[in-house]
Amino acid sequence: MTILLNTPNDPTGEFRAYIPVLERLAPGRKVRIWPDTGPVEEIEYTMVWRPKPGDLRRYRNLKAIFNLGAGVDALLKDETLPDNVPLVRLVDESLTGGMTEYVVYHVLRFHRRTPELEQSQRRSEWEPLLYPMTRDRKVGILGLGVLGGDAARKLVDFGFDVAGWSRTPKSIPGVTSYHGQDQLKTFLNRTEILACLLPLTSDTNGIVNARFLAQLPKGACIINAGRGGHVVQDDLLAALDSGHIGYATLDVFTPEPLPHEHPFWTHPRVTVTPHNASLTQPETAVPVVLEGIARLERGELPRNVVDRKLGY
Ligand code: NDP
Ligand code: OXD
Repeated sequence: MTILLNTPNDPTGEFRAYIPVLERLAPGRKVRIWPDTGPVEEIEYTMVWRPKPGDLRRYRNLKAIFNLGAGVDALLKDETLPDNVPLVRLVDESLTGGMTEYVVYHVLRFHRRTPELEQSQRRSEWEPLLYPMTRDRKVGILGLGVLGGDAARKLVDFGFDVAGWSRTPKSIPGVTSYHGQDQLKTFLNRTEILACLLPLTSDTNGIVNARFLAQLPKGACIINAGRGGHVVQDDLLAALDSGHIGYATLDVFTPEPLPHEHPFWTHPRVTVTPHNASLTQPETAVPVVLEGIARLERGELPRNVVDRKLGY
């Protein structure tokens, strides 16, 4: 009945903060912290964020792997990942709420032309800029899942003209749904501010490339909080430099951390954030994991088990 917290890379102490919450909310469970695993056959559940490749196959009595994030792309790269136990991605209110804050904040920033106002200020120029009503501003969300769906709903509340693109059609009040490769061009052609909240899979890798960017209207702004692998960085730089893309806000990169000499850091029309669009908070994530464990112990599957064939 042991739970292993398996988060080898924790420079900010984000994951150490799980221990007191686990001790409080799961008092009857034995909790181990990697690398102090104790006898590996006692580990039945593991909470992971970027575990060492090859490590998870050591726990032969594992009943579930709970990822402490929504994206499982890094985990699925490990060919030794046990394939006989459910892999569960995190869906919880702090991760969803944090991402919606990020997307809404950066959409509003572009909508209200804040980067241009900041540039005017640096020149000491009093330059009131016009902006349309939200109902005349077309926002597009790539990926209308848990995170994209929530951000889309909140943007509708602001009155934006919101559309989303996903693999299968969606029905979200006020949001125009596009799906599949055939409808991508129509979706892009109408999108002035685009936010990417796709998972990184073999189908979505490099999706934001020169051809994709050319289908956005001139001056469109981009927010990428999905994964760095979605964006072909040189294609985005070329589109920014030609003026076809107005501004970009980027939270995720390949590789991370973004190398010190990378041109995104100093580009006048790029905002870089260090993969912290949204954070997993133990107070909300631990109850979700414990509910998953309770379901397994009742003979049910946890919610949000990853479809390994789809890759998300
Ligand atoms: P979900 O699985 O709930 O949603 C994924 C969405 O992407 C679904 O709408 C899905 O379509 C769509 N999708 C997947 N593949 C394709 C495809 N080939 N073509 C079109 N649409 C596709 O994931 P979440 O919303 O929970 O998370 C999304 C991603 O956000 C994570 O995988 C992670 O990479 C990133 N993330 C980043 C964070 C950060 O701090 N920067 C924090 C948390 C997550 P359908 O619904 O039809 O299946
Ligand atoms: C996630 C992330 O996938 O934080 O949850 O990137």
